[in-house]
Parts: sequence; structure tokens; C-alpha cells
Amino acid sequence: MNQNGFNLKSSLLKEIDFYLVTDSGLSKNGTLSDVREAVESGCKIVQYREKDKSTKEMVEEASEIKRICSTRAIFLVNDRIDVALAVDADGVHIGQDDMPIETARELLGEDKIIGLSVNDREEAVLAEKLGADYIGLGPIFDTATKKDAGDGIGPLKIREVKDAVKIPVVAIGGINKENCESVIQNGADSLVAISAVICSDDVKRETEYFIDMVRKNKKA
Ligand code: 3NM
Repeated sequence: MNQNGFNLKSSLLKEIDFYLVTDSGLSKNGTLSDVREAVESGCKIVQYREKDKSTKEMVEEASEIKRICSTRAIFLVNDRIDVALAVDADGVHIGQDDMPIETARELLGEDKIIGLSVNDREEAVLAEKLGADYIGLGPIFDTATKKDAGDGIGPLKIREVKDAVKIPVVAIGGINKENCESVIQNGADSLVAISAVICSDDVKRETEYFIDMVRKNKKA
């Protein structure tokens, strides 16, 4: 996944439909089961987001997730560049208050993927300038999953951001089956729906639903 540099990276990212982010605190069936089911359903990108485990546990779990993703899905680690390096993940996803993206790039090298969370057009333009490979834009709707996410910006803001950058825009925050079409119709390349997928009994079914919905609405 990572030896062919930027062009492959950006073309892979453009093919992403549904993006899985893990959360062991919310998961009904466990993080490894969520990853397995989502990847088997065709999910092409997985972000390991873990706030409650020790570094040792994280390295062990990340290493297993990498094995599950293998050549089937891009595997990123949220925030923890040390964990990403330890297991040779495909990259990281970082927030505005995490390590500066320039430092993350120095540590990870040019061929790894770095995604950055942004809240508006200004942050998105800066993220692209600083070398982010994609942006996570959110929260689109109010969400209880991330306590400090702030108020939803609304789907119309997606178009504004999409028109300002060339890198893929992944929408996140409060996205569910009822509101997801508006997210893609307003220009998002991909979406994350954490609770809507991993709190369900059937992660496979929910993943397939979101993948189909994104594909249909991108074609429309
Ligand atoms: N980041 P759910 S919102 C992890 O706005 C995360 O950057 C956000 O969870 C951001 O799909 C969020 O359950 C939580 O609402 C998304």
C-alpha cells in the first residue's frame, strides 16, 4: 500500500466510500470484530481510534488490525504516531490539537497517509497547504460520540470546503441512515458513521448500506 508514493495514495483515497473509525467504548461486538466485518463488507479504509487502552494493548491490537486490513483496506491510527510507526500502519489521522502535521510528516515520511480533522474552509485550505492527504470535516451534525466536537456545521458547509481544496473530503459527526444522503449530495467524497455502525447488531449490514448509498449518490 505504501511503496508507490503520492499518486497511488491519492487515487486510493478517492475510491473510498465508507470509512470505518473504531471506538471500543461504543462497540457492541468489539473493535477487532468491527474491523473484520467492515473490511469483509468492502470498507476500504479503517482508522484505529482508541482512547482507553494502554500503549502495549494498542500496539497489539493495531498489529492485528493491520493483519486484517492487509492489502484490502488502508489502515490508519488516530493521533498515536508512535503506535502507527510501531506497526508500520499506512498512516495516521490527527486533530488540530495533536502533533503538528509538519512534524508528523517528518516522522512518518512522504509515502504515508496523513489525514487532518478540520472544522471549516479556512482550516481545510491550511491542511492542504501543509500536506494533508485528506481532511476529515466535522462535526456535520451534532454528535454524542465526541464530547468536545462542538455543534454540527450542517451539510451545506461541505460544498464550501469541497470547492476550496483538491484533496478528498471525508465527512464525520452525527451521520446516520436518515441524513447520510445529504452528506454525499453536498460533495463529500466519503463519510464516517461511528455509532450508526458499531452500535448495531450487524456491522456488515450497516457497512454495506453506507457503501451502497455513497456509490449511488456519487453516480447520481
Ligand atoms: N470526530 P458518530 S465527530 C471522532 O468532528 C469524531 O472531528 C469528529 O461519531 C469531528 O458518527 C466524531 O457516532 C465522532 O457521530 C463521530
